[in-house]
Amino acid sequence: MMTDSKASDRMLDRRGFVAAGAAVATALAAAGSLTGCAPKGKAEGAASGSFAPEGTFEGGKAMTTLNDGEWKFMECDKGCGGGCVTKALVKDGVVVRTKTDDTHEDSLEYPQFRSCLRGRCAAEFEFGTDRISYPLKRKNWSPEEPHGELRGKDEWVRISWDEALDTIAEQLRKVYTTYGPRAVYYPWDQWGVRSPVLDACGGFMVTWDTCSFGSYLSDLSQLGLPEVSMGGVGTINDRFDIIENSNLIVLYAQDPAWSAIAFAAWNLRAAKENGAEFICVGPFNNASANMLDAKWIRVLPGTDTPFLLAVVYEMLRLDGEQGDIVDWDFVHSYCVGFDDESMPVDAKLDENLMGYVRGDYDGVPKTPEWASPLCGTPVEDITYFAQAVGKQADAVLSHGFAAGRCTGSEDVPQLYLTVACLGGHIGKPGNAYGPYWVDYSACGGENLVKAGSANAGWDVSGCEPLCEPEQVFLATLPGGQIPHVAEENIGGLEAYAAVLDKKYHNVGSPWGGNWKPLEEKDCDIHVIWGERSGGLRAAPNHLLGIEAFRSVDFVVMRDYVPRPDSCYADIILPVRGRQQTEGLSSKREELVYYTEVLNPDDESQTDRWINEQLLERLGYDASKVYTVSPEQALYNQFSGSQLMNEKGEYEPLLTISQDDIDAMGVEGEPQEGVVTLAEFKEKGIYTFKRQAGDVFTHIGLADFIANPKKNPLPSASGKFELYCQAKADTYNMISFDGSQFKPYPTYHEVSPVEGYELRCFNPHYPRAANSFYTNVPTLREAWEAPFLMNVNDAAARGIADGDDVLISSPVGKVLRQVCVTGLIMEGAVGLPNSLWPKVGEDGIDRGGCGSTLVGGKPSGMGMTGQNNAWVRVEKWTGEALEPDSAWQQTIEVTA
Ligand SMILES: Nc1nc2c(c(=O)[nH]1)N[C@H]1C(S)=C(S)[C@@H](COP(=O)(O)OP(=O)(O)OC[C@H]3O[C@@H](n4cnc5c(=O)[nH]c(N)nc54)[C@H](O)[C@@H]3O)O[C@H]1N2
Ligand SMILES: Nc1nc2c(c(=O)[nH]1)N[C@H]1C(S)=C(S)[C@@H](COP(=O)(O)OP(=O)(O)OC[C@H]3O[C@@H](n4cnc5c(=O)[nH]c(N)nc54)[C@H](O)[C@@H]3O)O[C@H]1N2
Ligand SMILES: [Mo]
Repeated sequence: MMTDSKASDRMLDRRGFVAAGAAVATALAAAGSLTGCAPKGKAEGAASGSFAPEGTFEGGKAMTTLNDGEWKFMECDKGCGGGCVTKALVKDGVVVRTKTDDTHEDSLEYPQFRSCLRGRCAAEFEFGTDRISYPLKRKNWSPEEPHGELRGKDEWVRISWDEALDTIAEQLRKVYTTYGPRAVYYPWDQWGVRSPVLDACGGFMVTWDTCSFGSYLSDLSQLGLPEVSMGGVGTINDRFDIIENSNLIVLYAQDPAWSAIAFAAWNLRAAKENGAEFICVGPFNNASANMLDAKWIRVLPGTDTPFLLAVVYEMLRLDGEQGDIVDWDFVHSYCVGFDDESMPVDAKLDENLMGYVRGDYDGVPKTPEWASPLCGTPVEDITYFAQAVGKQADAVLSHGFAAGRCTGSEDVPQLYLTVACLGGHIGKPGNAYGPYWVDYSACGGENLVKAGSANAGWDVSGCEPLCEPEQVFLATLPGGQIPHVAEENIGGLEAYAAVLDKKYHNVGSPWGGNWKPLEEKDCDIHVIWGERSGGLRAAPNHLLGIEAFRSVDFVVMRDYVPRPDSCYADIILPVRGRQQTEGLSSKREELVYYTEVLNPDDESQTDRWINEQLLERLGYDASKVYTVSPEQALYNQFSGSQLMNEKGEYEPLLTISQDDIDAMGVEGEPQEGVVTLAEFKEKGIYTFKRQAGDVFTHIGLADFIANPKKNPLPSASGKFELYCQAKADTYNMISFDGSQFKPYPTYHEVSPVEGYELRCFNPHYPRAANSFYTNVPTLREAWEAPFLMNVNDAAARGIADGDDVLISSPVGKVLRQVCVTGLIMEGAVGLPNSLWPKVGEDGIDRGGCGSTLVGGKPSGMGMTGQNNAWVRVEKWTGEALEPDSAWQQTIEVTA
């Protein structure tokens, strides 16, 4: 998705964006000025001269030498899903200006893919004063006396690559031969990065977590939906269809104006200008809702199940009273299990959702009056919503995943799907159900242009393991096949308890749809391994995480800037960053090319080089593990890039000559495409030209709607399963606390924890994209990241706007400045996602990390409740909180 700086900016004419952020210039980190684990006073950056606006502007006027230097393409596909264009003017090893996509005039049909303020700070992020430039060792660590208690507090010394690599190889050899693969842990390998080094040695333990998708990571194909790794692109409609044909767009639990910014917002505004109405559902009357003048339906975090059950009840009531709300044809032709006449053949219970909402089984009708005290939604708003999404509307029921990132949200995906089915809002123009704006910027359907695969995996099948390997942990199966995730994993909520308690519950790898019955297992973790890991920020139970890191023998990390995890390491390896690689990334309508922007005079090395060095030191032949050269991998991306033609078939995008192939020094055949490699590299982007009503106007699941027999859905019945036996059987197989789920969605009480009366959610905030960008001085100044609280809740606690407040949950305490507002509903509070922790001796986190408050033991199917942590808030009377712009996470090297 596209991004720019802040909500109000999106109200500007898009042309206004080009000028914004143009004069960011970043100097390289001075050699020896390293970074790290101590929060350092006054962030160096904008004010300190690491940006060099001198040389960019003279006497307030832009210099005429704008092109004196070389424009380079920056990589910015970081966490937010944007993949926007950012270009850097590099002169004498310094980025003196940045700009964004200006390759052609901007229009809805042929848009510029513009980067946000974060993208404009990409050079500052990677090459700022906090850059890690040399291999580092924690001063008081030694194999004999690790002094784990000093992790995060100790001093750092610079060491040579040889010393660093020899030490790591020796530690790995020792731990694998003594304890085996259960002793080595990569606690937050959420994205399946994996490690060829650890796989060669015999495998290692990793984590699964409900993380981003929350309950939507369950096997949605059981309900009939495409699997979540597809992100649902197949279920949603193309942006032009929505703009042209929808009259209602529901933004359910999402805020694209903050989390997907420019391109998504622009498409939404076009729909608005074309007459669509908007409804925003959630605890926050957020930037998107305001931009689109949406009707705000307030729902407390983590209470969507009672809200939606009452919506179903109301749809039935209104349909009975006035008709034309429920599309019964849809319900009976395309769904199973809503009512008695549509039960699936595999149903074990003589019950269904219609009976449940009427109260047939428990005597409790799920009326708005029943739901309102549970979800905080006014009764009349539930009725309003039920009426609005009835069958008369051409409605898009889009959703983010925020409502799924809650404990007790297991049934939200099935229930929201039910509402879409009752209204018949699937598979026709102007109607769609699915995850929308955040990752796809309203672009449903397959990529119209896409990058080729690098085809550069690794194969450790020829490596003799150092111990008896445990196949369940191996990413690389014999024959070199790499499955998405290992068979055995530690759940996110147990990620750190497992290290300390030496046991965990294996439930397989639900992320990959591979569920196993809950089973208690032993582990004995001695080594923690991480590569650019966001774990200690992103994983729940942060304070327990620090204890876990301090308890093991050896922690090794690699990174180019300090992150919460690297601060607790014993050895940090400097890795080359993403602005130092050449490659491609694609979204549905754009293919972006990026290059090495700067090459600082430091000791950073590529991940691959580090892995090769370690493999060789462990006695393996690295050339047999990595079989494709980096040049060949890049060429494969170019030559495999494709474009969709009007028949829906892919064709080669790039024209590549024998000279191009020779210049790259790779193997390949010349090919014909629609643009030459040289032209593509010069522009840095290929943008697919669209037109309203063109043949690429995808309507999600239209094939199924046209012919459900011929094009069945992936569920057992081939239809949407509003009663889904497979869902119940799967959920009940792994229930952590014995709670049981029905095949149809039901209410599961999420009891408050005594003394903690507010529900805290974590809005994804413009300063950062997950773990990226949080530490950048310019962004720290631009986005203060206050804690959001309702006016009445604040008044009741004697709290005023701008006060420092102490936020406590059962697992941690955070100090933050408060923004008191009417935009947050009573009972809910918002702590921006992505802030990095800064835990003092008093155990209070002054960095404001959400994961300091989120945690506890797993319940249900192990949902991490990032959006419904129970907290209490009080006015802080101690020493005033230092603003984030006054400090930065750094690593001070003492020798
Ligand atoms: N409290 C709280 N916690 C949350 C959330 C919340 O709202 N509140 N949100 C959750 C959500 S939605 C998400 S998606 C997660 C995100 O979880 P994070 O772990 O924060 O994810 P990212 O920032 O995407 O990336 C993690 C790390 O991967 C590194 N990385 C990127 N590419 C590569 C690569 O090619 N190789 C290697 N080795 N490393 C690489 C990056 O440098 C980064 O440090 O956080 C979740 N955690
Ligand atoms: N700037 C920026 N952009 C990002 C990211 C980032 O860190 N920063 N992260 C990226 C990632 S990985 C993701 S997953 C997306 C997330 O981005 P979004 O999908 O937009 O999700 P959130 O920001 O978590 O929450 C959006 C809205 O959901 C509502 N909400 C919160 N909890 C609940 C709930 O329990 N029920 C209901 N009904 N509503 C709720 C709140 O009103 C909030 O405004 O953003 C991506 N884009
Ligand atoms: Mo996410």
